[in-house]
Amino acid sequence: MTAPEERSIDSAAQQMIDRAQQDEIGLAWDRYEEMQPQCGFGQLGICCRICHMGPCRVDPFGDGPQEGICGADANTIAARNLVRMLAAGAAAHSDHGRDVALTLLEAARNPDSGYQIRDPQKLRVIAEEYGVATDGQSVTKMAEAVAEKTLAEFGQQEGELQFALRAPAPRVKLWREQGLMPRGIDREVVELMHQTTMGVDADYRNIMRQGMRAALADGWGGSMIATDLQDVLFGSPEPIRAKTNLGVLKEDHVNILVHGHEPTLSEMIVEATRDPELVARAKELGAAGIILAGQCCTSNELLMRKGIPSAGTFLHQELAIMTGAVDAMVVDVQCIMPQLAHLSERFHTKLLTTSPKTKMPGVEHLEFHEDQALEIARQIVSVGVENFANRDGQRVQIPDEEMDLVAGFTAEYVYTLLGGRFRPSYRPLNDAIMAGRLRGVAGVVGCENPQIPQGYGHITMAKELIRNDVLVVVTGCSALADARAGLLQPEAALEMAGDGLKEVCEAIGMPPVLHVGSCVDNSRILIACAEMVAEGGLGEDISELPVAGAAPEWMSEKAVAIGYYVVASGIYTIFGTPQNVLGAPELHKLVVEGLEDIVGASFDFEADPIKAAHMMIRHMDKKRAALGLDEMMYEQALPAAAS
Ligand code: NFS
Ligand code: SF4
Repeated sequence: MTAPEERSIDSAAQQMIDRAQQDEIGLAWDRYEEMQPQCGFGQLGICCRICHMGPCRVDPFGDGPQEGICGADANTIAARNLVRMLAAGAAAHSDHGRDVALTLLEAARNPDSGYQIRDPQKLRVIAEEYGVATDGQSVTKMAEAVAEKTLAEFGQQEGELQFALRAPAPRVKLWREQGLMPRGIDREVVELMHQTTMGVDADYRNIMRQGMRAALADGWGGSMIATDLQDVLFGSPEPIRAKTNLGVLKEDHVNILVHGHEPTLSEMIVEATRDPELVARAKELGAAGIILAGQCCTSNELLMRKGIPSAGTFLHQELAIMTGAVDAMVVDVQCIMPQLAHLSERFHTKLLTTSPKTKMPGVEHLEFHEDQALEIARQIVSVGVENFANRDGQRVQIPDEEMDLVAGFTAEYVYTLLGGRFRPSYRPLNDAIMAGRLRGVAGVVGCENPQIPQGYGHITMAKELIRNDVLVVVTGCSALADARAGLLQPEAALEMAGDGLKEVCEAIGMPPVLHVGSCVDNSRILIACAEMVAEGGLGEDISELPVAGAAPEWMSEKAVAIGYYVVASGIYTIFGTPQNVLGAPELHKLVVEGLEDIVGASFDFEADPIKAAHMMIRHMDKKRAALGLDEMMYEQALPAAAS
């Protein structure tokens, strides 16, 4: 069994891992160890279960079968497997986007829904993009029309997705020429499933092409719709102070955790925890009040809009229950470990599922419906409050650790931050890059994975990048990992930044690591890149910008979808652990090299976060040189930090 310090670099997490080891409770890390050795065929991507003649596998050493029973070779098999991951990831983000659009429709049509339009200005901008009449229109009429227009794009059969036209013109042209322009969101995912079923496409390049089209339908479609309509409904985030880590749970309070991805329910739970009757009941039971905290991307949503504290990331979900202080854990969709059902039984924690898409045997299901949102939220909070009475004080052990952070920098906010309210513009950012004070911008995003000590990849990489004058934007679990390490505290982080970056950040009043949201909010990074191109001086397309992306600790299918829409948008991206392509030499070569010729960017795989950071820096320097900027030569970079 590996020591807690090898499992997470966060000391609060280590305390809970230690507790689990003493109590002989298995966590994800233990199950990972029990799983060793993991199946090599699966890891290399060359196991096929697509039809019932199989399962088939290709022998990576060359002396066994080199093709499946149907004759599919390693490249075909691995490409199909990979893009089917991508399809599921794109479906998850996009179905989330659909639910937000349906909520907007509910808000527009049902005055009693409890939902409001919190950002009518953003609604108007989107309405204009979609050609919806805005003059003299009421907010609810506009909202209804925008909801209908966006919903129609899921089932759209022909044409192009409106938001994809937000990309720079040369990028749109390239997508059209390469057959990558997404038509309808559902259509691209369905077509990808069709194309990869038994006996259809045997050309790995063509499979990857449709994979990228489906990914773009996610990034510039489903995810972007989720982000933008959430801003319309719940308000566009602005920088806000909050706290994170397990110490946000309080021994003397009712603790309710919301875990998952969609803010439609959790926003209502925020309201319900403030309900005077429920607060009074909590006090009657001896609690000082009700604490609501988030986990995973639901946490990012609530953090950046409401300052609701975050109890952590993906690998913190079991650890939170290990505190013995969680009275209710409410989950919606995505990244929810089925093991929670068993773990919660060993404590008093009441686990509640709420989505018709996410149920667990033996777990109470309190189904959420948009039209009775607030009432259901109250019932959920009430379950947590009543369960406080069942808490065993002897078993409560909350690590005394909290960290301050600032979250909530959207593409629009950075716009006003840079230029001021009266002359919003990306000019200062572009100027800083052109002058070399800022070397470039990196997006560090994605999950956690027990294959890597929790937080090590994200935090080490972010520190190395800012030390080398790279502005870092973060989302998802990466953002929350950095937050735990204090990297989202503007003052502390500035101390770690290189002189150029420090100067720029101080002049603008912005931290060197910007929390830009949840995983669907990676769409905000696409928009920021499009804005940088539009501002001028850094080339005509996203692929010319000195920017790079990374997912150092990825695990989810959603990360594959994100990776491919980012690369297909022209941004070089590094994955910490390899995609499952190593058993398919030609596909592997396409992924790490050949995509460059098609979309102007490709992937790399690198497990060492410091090496990976320097690969990103080298890439930025190459782009700077191509732009004719007074390039900072890679040789002048600081030597890699001892880690
Ligand atoms: Ni993103 Fe968010 Fe975290 Fe990974 Fe899961 S919570 S949507 S998938 S694990 S970053
Ligand atoms: Fe085997 Fe081909 Fe069927 Fe895959 S599709 S399981 S390789 S026969």
